[in-house]
Amino acid sequence: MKTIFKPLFTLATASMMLASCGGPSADSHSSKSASHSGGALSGSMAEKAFVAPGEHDEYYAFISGGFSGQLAVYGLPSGRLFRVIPVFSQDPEKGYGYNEETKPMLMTSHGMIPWGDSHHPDISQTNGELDGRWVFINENNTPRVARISLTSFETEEILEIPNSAGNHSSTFVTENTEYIVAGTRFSIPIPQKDMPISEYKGNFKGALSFISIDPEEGHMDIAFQIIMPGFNFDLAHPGRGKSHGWFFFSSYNTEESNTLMEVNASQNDKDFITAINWKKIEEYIAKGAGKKMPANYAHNTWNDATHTAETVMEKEVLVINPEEVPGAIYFLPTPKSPHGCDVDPTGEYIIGNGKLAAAMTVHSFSKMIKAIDDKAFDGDAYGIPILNFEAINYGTLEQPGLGPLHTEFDTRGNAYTTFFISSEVVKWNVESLEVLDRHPVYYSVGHLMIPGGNSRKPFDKYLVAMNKITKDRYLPTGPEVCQSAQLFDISGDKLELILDFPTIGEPHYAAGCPAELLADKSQKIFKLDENKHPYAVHNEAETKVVREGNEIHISMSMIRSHFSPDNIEGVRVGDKVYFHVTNLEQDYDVPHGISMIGAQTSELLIMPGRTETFIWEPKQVGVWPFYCTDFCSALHQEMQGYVRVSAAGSTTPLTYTLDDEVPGTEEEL
Ligand code: K7E
Ligand code: CUA
Repeated sequence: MKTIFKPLFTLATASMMLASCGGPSADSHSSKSASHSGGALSGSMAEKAFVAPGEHDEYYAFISGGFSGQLAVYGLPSGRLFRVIPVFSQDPEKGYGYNEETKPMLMTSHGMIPWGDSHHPDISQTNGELDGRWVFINENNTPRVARISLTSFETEEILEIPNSAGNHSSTFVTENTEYIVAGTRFSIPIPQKDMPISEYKGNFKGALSFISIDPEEGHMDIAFQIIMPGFNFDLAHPGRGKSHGWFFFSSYNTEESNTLMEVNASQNDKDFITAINWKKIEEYIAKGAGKKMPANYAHNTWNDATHTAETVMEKEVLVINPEEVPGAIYFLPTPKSPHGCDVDPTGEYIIGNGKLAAAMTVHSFSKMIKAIDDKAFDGDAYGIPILNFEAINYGTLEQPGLGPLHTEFDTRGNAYTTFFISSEVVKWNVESLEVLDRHPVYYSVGHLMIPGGNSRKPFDKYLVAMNKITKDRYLPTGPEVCQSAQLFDISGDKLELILDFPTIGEPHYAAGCPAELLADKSQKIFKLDENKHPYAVHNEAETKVVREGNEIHISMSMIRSHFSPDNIEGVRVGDKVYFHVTNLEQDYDVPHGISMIGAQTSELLIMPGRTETFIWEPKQVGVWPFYCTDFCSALHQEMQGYVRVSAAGSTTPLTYTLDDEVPGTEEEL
């Protein structure tokens, strides 16, 4: 019997050794920020955001990466970054979009797209409250939506949206996660065709897509698309409580201009919030409304059993013209080029954040229903009734600030609105329409987030403002300055700024939830005996190397602290070598990595129980090493192997060994 050396040290030992190298600890961070601002006040601020070493945060925050295409996970109140979840962009840190298993996740009708622009995450809900099953996020540039598991913190599904361009008013879940939506920012010819841009008006259309979510598995499908007039649909929020069953979309460019938009799309005093009664549309569809239109869009799904994603090209989509669904779609006139369109926790108030308006507009859902019953219309646009402004308007908040963008709510009847131009967050009471407090932000704030903000039950202890410009807030790092989040304590009457922390990419929206919703169910390993990857190995005896013409398939395993096999000979220049690598570990927090010199891809970082594949096409003869990229044990540096590459046509036999034996021919440990 052969003995395979077992490491004496474990990961814990190794990481202790590394920690002593002396990075900044949480202690030194907090004392530094306190001494920077000085005084007792900053001391108490620091205390509020301070999470002692080894302690856990109270909340998770999922902050979109904007032009990074990803979703970052932070803790609140510490602002500590835990993880970047790759969604729409390749991530060489984790091998996402580089390994053969996840490449299909980035497939679209335009081919494989390695990057995306992610904006609005939203957590799934049951009965109007966060249920912590999934977080959804949209992609703007190549219209897509994604579903991410809040158990594995991995992207499980990406669905492309046809007939859309600039998928911005997305994702935003309904009360029971019946739907997420995808409203197009750019109107386009539907179907696409070659036509003069000057003929935009009346000919370009804007699609609002409703994506159904399977209540058990979460699978996404486009239930229907409403083909709307050629406006720019900007943001959206669902109704809730009494307004459950409705969805509200803000729009600008009701002028339908197509050039110098900053002027030409800012002419009308009022644009529209579109109110859509999706329950009524479901009834129409049940009676046969809508027609199937040919389309071509990618539907990418992760398979938990095979640890592999698959792309299906969908070929049709159900489209609905507004005239087919009378009584289901209305326009709410709203000053002026509204950006955010936000619904309060009761579902009664619909807030229009008119970017160019002097006032915040608060519409009343009850008044809207009455106006519909009373037919209080001011004409129509393309056959869609325009409700009378006075008949639906609850009131306006005059001169609250400059350039309102987004509003979130607490449970005490208050709204918090960001003002981009005047760089502030303003707290106001929705019913009394009074400003209660305001606080500067540094600088030019976009979205803000209160955990559970898009639900009936916000957790109104913290508010995160996400700022576009940071300038002097941090040490300079060349021309590119990070974007920044600022954390406020909103539990008292006044907004209290307690922490600045830098963010990844450009955070647009974020979603947050209490830690206890997710922490206990977080996945720790993938069970090896449930791994159905076609090239998975479940022990070292199963590892092997097989030649099929010019292709070589290596079924390799990794465990502390060796690969099996670790020496391979008989590979030739011109071969295409597949490394299918399984991490045999079944302990929490023991990934291994693998990298191969000359491989034109990223390393792989493989979690316990998982199989991943990369391709290596050796161009030069020689003996080439591969190694583990993640410091997995005290003997991590010993975790390596060699591949001998002979000339094309060489007769060197294909062999593979571990400790000079063929794996599986000896009894395994
Ligand atoms: Cu205001 Cu994309 Cu939600 Cu950014 S959007 S700020
Ligand atoms: Cu395995 Cu380092």
